[in-house]
Amino acid sequence: MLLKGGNIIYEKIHLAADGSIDIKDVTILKQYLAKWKVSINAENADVNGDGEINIKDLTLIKQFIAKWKVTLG
Ligand SMILES: [Ca+2]
Repeated sequence: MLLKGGNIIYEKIHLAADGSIDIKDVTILKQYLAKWKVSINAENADVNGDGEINIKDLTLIKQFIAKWKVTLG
């Protein structure tokens, strides 16, 4: 499932809107969760689709970047 639809999933987990999924996405989500005034795509940030943006989503994104076989969205 992870790579199915490629760009769709890519878009879904992309938070920083600069064309890549990387540590910046983790950083901005960390900042968001710490209630910093950062701009994220809240819909995309809910990568596990449970309706909340929290540490679970952050963990999934970290695992994705680490190339774990995680299921997003
Ligand atoms: Ca979530």
